[in-house]
Amino acid sequence: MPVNGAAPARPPLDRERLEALPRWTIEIVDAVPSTNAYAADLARDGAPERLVVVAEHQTRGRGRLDRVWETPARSALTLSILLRPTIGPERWPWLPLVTGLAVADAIPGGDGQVKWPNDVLLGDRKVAGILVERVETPDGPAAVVGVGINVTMTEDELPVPTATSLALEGRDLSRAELLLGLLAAFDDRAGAWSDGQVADDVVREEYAARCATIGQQVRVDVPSGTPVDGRAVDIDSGGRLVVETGDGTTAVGAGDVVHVRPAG
Ligand code: BT5
Repeated sequence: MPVNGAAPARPPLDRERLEALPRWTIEIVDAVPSTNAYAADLARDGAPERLVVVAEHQTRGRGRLDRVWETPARSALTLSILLRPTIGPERWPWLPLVTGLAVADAIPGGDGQVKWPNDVLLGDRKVAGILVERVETPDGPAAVVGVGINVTMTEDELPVPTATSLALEGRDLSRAELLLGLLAAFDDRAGAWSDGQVADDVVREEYAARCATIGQQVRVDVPSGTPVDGRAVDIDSGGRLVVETGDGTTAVGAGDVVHVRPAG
């Protein structure tokens, strides 16, 4: 990390190296409000799958439920992968979970953990967020897989105290190296899963094993109303979080999880 408050070095992405990558089309943009929104527009205009949009500066990044994803210019990897999945609708909920595993794989150190449903943590702080959106296009449904990874953000730049960055956790690598590792991990994970070589249940087991949420006392804010309080115990066969409450067991398909404290 820089000393005396000096700004960290933030070179541009290594365009030549990234654009030479076989089997992916990488489009680097200087500034865009949201790579997901931009990739969705390209999808509606007929862009093929395996297009990756990467922004040097995402100026109005999106989280779930209209929340904002904030990253200063060149301090983060902000990207969207365009896919045109042929999987059935019942398998779509796995896509953010498969992506979370790929992001955890790509983080050096091997200690990245997933937090259900769309965060990646180092320790108990969020280093990456995932936003998968389904876009209807004239050529059928497309998936825009958005990933934001905090790379060189300093403590002062973190938008919330629960965030962290790779640099703050002592992981030094360029955004291009991180992106290459992420795309390789994504190909490994998502390729085998989407063509059926890896069953949902295998993803379920791998996700549960890597999931910081399991075993925690949680509060889940669900879109439809009353929060679910209890102990997170598993991921079910539909990718939902299974929570043991005082009234039995309930499976939650969407929501925001607060890890209250480790279950004793
Ligand atoms: C997410 O939403 O975590 C999904 C974030 C996805 C961002 C990527 S970047 C590329 C692509 N294009 C986009 O427009 N988006 C995707 P959610 O679970 O709703 O979390 C949002 C919350 O995380 C915010 O309300 C803040 O509390 C917090 N947050 C915002 N910026 C953050 C950051 N850089 N690091 C960690 N936490 C952050």
